[in-house]
Amino acid sequence: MENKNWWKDAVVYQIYPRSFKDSNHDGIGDLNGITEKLDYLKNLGVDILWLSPIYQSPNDDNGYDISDYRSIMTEFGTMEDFDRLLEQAHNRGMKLMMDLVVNHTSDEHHWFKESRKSKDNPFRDFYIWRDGDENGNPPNRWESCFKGSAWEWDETTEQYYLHSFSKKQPDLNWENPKVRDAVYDMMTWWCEKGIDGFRMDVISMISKYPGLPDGDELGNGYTGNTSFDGPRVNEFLREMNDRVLSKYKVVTVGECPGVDVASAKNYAGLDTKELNMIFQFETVEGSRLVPHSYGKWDSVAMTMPELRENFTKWQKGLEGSAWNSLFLDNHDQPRCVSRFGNDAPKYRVRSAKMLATMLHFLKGTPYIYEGEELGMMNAGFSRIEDYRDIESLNVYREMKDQGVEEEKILSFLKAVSRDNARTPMQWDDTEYAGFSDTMPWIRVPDNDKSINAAEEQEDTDSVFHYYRKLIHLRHTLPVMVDGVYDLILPDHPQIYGYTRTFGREKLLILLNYSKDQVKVPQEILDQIQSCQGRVLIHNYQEEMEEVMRPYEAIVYHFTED
Ligand code: TEU
Ligand code: CA
Repeated sequence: MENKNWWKDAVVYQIYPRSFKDSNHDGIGDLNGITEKLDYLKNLGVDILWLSPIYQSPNDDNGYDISDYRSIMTEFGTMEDFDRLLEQAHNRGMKLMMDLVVNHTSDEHHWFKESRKSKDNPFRDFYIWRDGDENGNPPNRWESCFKGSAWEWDETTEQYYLHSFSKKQPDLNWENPKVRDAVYDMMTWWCEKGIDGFRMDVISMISKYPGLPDGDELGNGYTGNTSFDGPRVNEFLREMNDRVLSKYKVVTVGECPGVDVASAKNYAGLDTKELNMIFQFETVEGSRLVPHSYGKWDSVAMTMPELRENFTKWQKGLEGSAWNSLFLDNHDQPRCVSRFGNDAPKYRVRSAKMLATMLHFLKGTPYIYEGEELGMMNAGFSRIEDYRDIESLNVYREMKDQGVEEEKILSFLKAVSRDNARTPMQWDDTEYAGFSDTMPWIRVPDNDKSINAAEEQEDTDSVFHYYRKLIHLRHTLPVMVDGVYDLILPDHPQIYGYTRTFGREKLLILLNYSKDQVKVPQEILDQIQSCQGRVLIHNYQEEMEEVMRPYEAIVYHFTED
C-alpha cells in the first residue's frame, strides 16, 4: 500500500506541451508527441508528469486562457489522445498532474460570452465588473501582469472588467458560490477520468480584498495588483479540498506568487487540509543586492549567499509543519544554467550538475522542467521577430513607446524572457532538434547542437545521466526525502554546504558555487576523513582533494556512531 504522502519521494517533470514533441508535422507540440516520449521519461526515472494547460484555448497566453475546460486544445489533439496518454503513463507507473487555471478564463469561454451580454445575465457575476470612476477611468490603478491597466472597458454594458493578466483573461469572481460550484464540478470531472493531481495557477490570487484597494505605486501611473493572499483564499481552498480533493488520491501544488513562509504553512500545512505543497517565488526573484530599474527585466539572479539564506529560511521554516516544492526552472523562468549557473561552453555541464545537486538534496519535492535535465540554456534570441510570448512582446512595445533603446530591451528579453524556456525540446541534432520535421512555432536556438537527448543518453557523463542518478538516489535513500536540513559554513563566500540528518544517516553536500578554485576548510576535510563517508555523487571524475574545482559538487553519505 503506498504511503499517505506518496508524493514526498516523487520527482515531478513539467511538460510544456507546445514545445515538447510534434507528432503530426505542424510545428506544434501535441499529446501524441508526449505519448511517443513516455519511455524517455520513464528511463529518466520521473514519477509525475505535470502538463501545462492542454484545454481548448485561443492561445493568447499559450493555454493559460481557457475557453473550454472539458475539451482538448485543437492543436494538441483529441480527448481520445488524452485518454491514451493517461493510460500509457499509468501503464509505466507514472502519474499525470493537470494545470488548473481558475483565477481567470479566456474571454472566449462560454461563461464570459454570457457575462458580457448584459448586466442582468445569469453569468454576469461570474466575473469582476465595475463602473468607471467619476471621470470614466478604471475603478483602480492596478497594472496587468502583461502591462497596461488591469481593467478593460466593455462598450456593450458600459462597465470595466478585471483582468490580472491579458485582456483576454478575465478574472473569475470567487466570491460567487456559483463560480466555485462550477470549478469544483469541472475538477471532479477530471478526477473521475483518473488524473493524479493539479498544479494550481496563481491560486493565491483567487480571493480579492474588499474594495479592491490599490497597491504600491509603480511609478508609471499604475499600482501593484493587491490580489495576493486575500482574506478568503484559505477558506476557498479548504472548501475545494472538502468538495473535491479529499475524495481522490491526488497531489496538489499551488502556484502562489506573494506567499511567504508564514502563509505557506496554511496553503501547504501537513494538516491544514488545503494543498500538499506550493511554489514560492522568492528564490527566483532577482538579487536584492544589485540595483535595477526595470523590475524583473534588468534584475540578476540572487547571489549564492542570498540563495543560501533563502533556501535555509524555507527549509527550516517549513520543517515539520509543511512541505517544500523545489524548482529553479519552469515555463515562466529563464533556463537555470544561464540564470543561476554559467552557460559558457567550458562551465555549462559542470554548473548544471552543481545546481541540480544543490536543489535535489534539499528537503521537498523536486520539479524538473523539460530540457533542464539536458542542461538546455537560454535561447540567445537577438531579434524581436523570434519572440512569441505575450508578456515579452507587450514589454517590448511598452518600453519602445517609453523611448528605451531597442538594443537594451532586447538584452532584457535575452536574459529573462519566458521564451527562453519555451524553445523546442532538443531531442537530437537535426534541423528542428528532432522536435518536428517542419519549422516549429518558435525557432530552435542556434546554440550548442550537442545539447540533445539522443547524444546525452549515450554519454554516461552527461547532464541527463546526472539527473537520472539524482532521481534514483531519491527513490532509494530515506535520508534524502526525510532528513532534516542544517546549514554549515554559513558565511563562506563560495562554498554552499549543508547536511541532511535522518537518525544515524547523514549526508554532507558541498557545492563550489563559483568558477574559481577554493580551498576546503580544514574542519570539513577532517570531518570527511574521520567519517569515512562514501561519495554518493560527484560532478568530477577525479577524487576531490583539498581544493574544490570550478562548480564542483560532491555529496558524502555516512552513518554516525
Ligand atoms: O504565472 C503567474 C505568475 O507568477 C506571473 O507573475 C508569471 O510569473 C508571469 O510570467 C509574469 O512574469 C502563471 C503561469 O505560470 C503563467 O504562464 C501565466 O502567464 C500566468 O499565470 C497567467 O495564467
Ligand atoms: Ca503537432
